[in-house]
Amino acid sequence: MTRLTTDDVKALSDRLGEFEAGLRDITGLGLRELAMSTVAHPPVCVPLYGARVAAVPVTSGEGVIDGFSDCVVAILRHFGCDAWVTAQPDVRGIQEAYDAAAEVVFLADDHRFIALNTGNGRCVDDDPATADGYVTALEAAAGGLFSRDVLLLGLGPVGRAAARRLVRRGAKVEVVEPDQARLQAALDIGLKLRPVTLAEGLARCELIFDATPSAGFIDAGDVSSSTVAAVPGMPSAFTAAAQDVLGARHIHEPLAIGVAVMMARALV
Ligand code: 2YG
Ligand code: MG
Repeated sequence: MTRLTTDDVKALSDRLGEFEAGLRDITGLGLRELAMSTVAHPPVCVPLYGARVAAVPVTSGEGVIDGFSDCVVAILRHFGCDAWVTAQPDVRGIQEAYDAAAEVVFLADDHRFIALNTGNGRCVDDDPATADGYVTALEAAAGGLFSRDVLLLGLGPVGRAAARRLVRRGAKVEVVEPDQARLQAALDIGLKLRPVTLAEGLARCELIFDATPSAGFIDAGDVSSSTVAAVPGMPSAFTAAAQDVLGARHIHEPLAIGVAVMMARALV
């Protein structure tokens, strides 16, 4: 799992509106609508506006990422939540959040990023939420995934969660995963995936889902005007030249879609 940098989160806090504009152009959905469409179909009214949400910095392991909790709060405020970063980190921060009647508490250590609903005790994990959000974005951008060829890169926690959702939506999933054990594990649980080489996958698939921590191995010559890439993987597999060709069809940012889906899911 990639550990975000201060630059990653600061860049997102600064260009959240720009990212959402591009997302809306390609999918017809803003962050709120995208999140809603992952929790229920047709969307139920989830009371995001005015919801009291606390982000608690966690100092364990490699410690606090400067700007991480601020970025989570920036995303939550972006769709109207009454969100704040607690003054204290760790357990004191969780206590502070409860004392201030937070409805939802966001916190992350080096291993997990979760949202806790203080009312019903629901705990939402970022990995499946991020997978859901990005598969939904790819589906909206492609006008449906049924019997479409989709190239899935990586079968880590987000990639595996995405594989299940892509198959469930009727996509024909081709997968590139160099780790044989991970590949076999996914096939053993009955996921209908077709292992391919990167070259074979790129030759056949216009729809690409990058859930890898590897950077810059897909270049401009590998993509076209009909390629759409959902890229929760940090950093992106696409070179700067490829990203220029794709423009907003390169759906990529470090936290916004994950946090939006986590929040909607925590409140449903
Ligand atoms: O509270 C803090 O500032 C730190 N304890 C946060 C540590 C987060 C580590 N995890 C990551 O950087 C990412 N895996 C978070 C999820 C990003 C993908 N959607
Ligand atoms: Mg990547």
